[in-house]
Amino acid sequence: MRLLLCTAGDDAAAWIAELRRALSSAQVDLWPTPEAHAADYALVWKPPHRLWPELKRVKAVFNLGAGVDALGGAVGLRREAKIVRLEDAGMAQQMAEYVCHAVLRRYREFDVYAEQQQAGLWRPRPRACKQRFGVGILGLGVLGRAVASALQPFGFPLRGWSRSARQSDGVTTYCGAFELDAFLAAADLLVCLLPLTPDTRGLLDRERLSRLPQGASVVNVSRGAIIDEEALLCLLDSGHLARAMLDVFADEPLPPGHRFWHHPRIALTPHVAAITQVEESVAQIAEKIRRLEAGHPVTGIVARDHAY
Ligand code: NDP
Ligand code: OXD
Repeated sequence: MRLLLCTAGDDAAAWIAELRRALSSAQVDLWPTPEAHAADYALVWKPPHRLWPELKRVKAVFNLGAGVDALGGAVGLRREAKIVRLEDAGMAQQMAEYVCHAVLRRYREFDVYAEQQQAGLWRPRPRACKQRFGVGILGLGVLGRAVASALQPFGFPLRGWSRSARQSDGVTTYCGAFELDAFLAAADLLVCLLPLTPDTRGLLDRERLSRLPQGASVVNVSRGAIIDEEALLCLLDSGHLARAMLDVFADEPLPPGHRFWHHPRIALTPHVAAITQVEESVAQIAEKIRRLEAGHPVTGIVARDHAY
């Protein structure tokens, strides 16, 4: 069996070592190589689009991340090839940690206390009412559901929005465009865990962000281009939104001089909410390759018409 690795990162050696350990009989090639046409399976992260037509006999392409937006629809990839994304693979717990931090930070007003510390102020604030701190999770997929479960013990009213109707214990669920406004109106803290697709690009525009309650906060941990960043800044400046915690940006790395860097009510991190874990990812991919070779179905297949 021949595997092809094409990664934009500087971590090719780690992936190759782990692949050789997990699938010892496989030959692993690193792209670019004239051997790309012979690959049975490709493992890719942010590949250049000229890769696709080279994969003449590939059976499946494994995306080395949960989000497949960087595949650009894989135009030119043979129709028979499956596209498979990572499902959790060590990311769900990291995402839960990040979002729980963001929610508690906002609910317990730790940013306000940090400002008060800078000003030398000893000023206790009253306990905020939990029932009036609704947390809305956009996207109830693998990561959205993990986040909801991790938040449950804290007792915030939890709501989730997805494309198809979903049931999730302890979460009031909404689905489709028709229910989005009602969902937003109840989200005192909005967590974005949607994939970036043609349907979700720019979804959180000025009008939709304005539907959040006065004083709401936004946490974006999926993809920057889902939010209209200028509208987010305007609504923070006008005071309609209180704070934002952002891990992802339309343009990454976030350009020097971007207003987000020094905005007093934005906390940001450099796309680290959930970092791909080589060992767990390879274990998941190796198991899926074994299943595919044995003619069994696998989960995590990207529906090309939905782009996620
Ligand atoms: P999933 O595919 O498991 O879940 C996606 C969810 O979004 C599903 O509930 C889906 O609905 C919903 N959804 C998709 N399109 C729409 C739409 N048009 N309208 C309403 N709901 C929609 O993805 P994951 O949970 O695994 O990952 C989510 C995203 O997180 C990734 O795509 C990636 O962009 C991001 N990510 C960010 C990381 C970081 O470090 N910042 C790390 C890892 C991932 P339905 O349930 O009906 O299918
Ligand atoms: C992913 C990511 O999609 O790291 O996995 O953003």
